[in-house]
Amino acid sequence: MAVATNVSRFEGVKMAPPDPILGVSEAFKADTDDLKLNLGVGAYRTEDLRPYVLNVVKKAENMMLEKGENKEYLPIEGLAAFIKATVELLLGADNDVTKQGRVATVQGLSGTGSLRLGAAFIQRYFPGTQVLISSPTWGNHKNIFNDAGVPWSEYRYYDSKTVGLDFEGMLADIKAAPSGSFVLLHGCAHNPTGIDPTPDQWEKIADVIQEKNHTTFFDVAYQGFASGSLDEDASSVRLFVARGMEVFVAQSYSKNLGLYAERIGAINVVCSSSEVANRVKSQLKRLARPMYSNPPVHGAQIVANVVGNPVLFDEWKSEMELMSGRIKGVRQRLYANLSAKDKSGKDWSFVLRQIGMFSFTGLNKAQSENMSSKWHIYMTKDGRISLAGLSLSKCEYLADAIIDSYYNVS
Ligand code: KET
Repeated sequence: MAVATNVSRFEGVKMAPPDPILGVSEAFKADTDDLKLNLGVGAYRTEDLRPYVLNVVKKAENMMLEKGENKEYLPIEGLAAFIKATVELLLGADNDVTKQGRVATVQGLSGTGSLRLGAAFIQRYFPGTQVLISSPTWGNHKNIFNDAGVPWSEYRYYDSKTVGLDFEGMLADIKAAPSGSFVLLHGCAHNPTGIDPTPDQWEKIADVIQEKNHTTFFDVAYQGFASGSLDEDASSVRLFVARGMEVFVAQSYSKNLGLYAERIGAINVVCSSSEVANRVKSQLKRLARPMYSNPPVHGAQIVANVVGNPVLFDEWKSEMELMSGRIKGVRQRLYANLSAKDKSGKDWSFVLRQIGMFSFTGLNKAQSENMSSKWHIYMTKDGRISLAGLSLSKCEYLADAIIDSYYNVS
């Protein structure tokens, strides 16, 4: 029997909700008011709120053009020069684990794709084993593990009373989890809270993870954006690795090299021997092949050229400092404006203590909605604002909007 053409096969497909982060950019685009401000997505803007292509990226691209790079398929694991560069950036140039061949690295589709590949590996080799995720966390973590079929639960992280780390709660929850769980940690510049453990607290977190035979999965999406120093921001990962722990690390070059759309990153698995690392790598490749076959080349060549060239590498560090410095500047200004305008004596200094691209304002859903409906300021509904999308000249307007939303919306 012929099927009627006016009946869709997809009648049962429901409308998906907008993405909590990328959906904010769509709402921003649809707003026609001149005052509008997009503090939703974590993407760096210049002081005049334009996207920024790093000078080192332009230089690397010129070098690539001059060399006449081809567009052949990459191997499944990605570009060799990129893999060498990315591990060096993460673990340091002269680290023992790389020399011993103990790191399985596969180029990924930026941080998200690398997390997804790691999650697929966990699902395949440790089915049913849960991953512990911080509460709160980046909006996409739960989706990634859900879609990979990896169960997750949450550990306490943020204490709204102190606007700081709930360190005792965090340790207690990691301790209480079944032995051999996976623990997702933000390597630096925790998203969305902007609150990182201190070096001493990192040691204690490592102690508990070792005691419980858990395995750490680091998400490193902001290397260089927390402190301005690439090395300092990798210190959590390096500390765990120096203790001889096996770890997963997903890396992203979206933020620190501004390569958002190039989708360049990596999944690294630090293993106890080179023999294990070889096997792990072979399985990561086996997972990648039917998903997307092999990764894109352009971003990989940029990273390889920047990290592999001492002159460009130094220049990149200066540009990183410039970007993170600009964010620190708007932090200061926003704090000053909030403190000057708020006559209630509320302490806004948490804005200064938070690090990285974001500030977690403490605004609730209704208050965050007021920010966009009344003030045309777009932000995620968890109260996060991206300071990377803020300029000095807009700080005062933002402070007015925050104070209005905080005091006049319940
Ligand atoms: N980890 C974290 C913690 C993170 O904040 C992001 C992106 C990613 C990974 C992945 O980024 P990628 O471009 O796949 O390397 N966060 C910003 C953008 C987004 O949500 O996709 C954000 O939080 O605004």
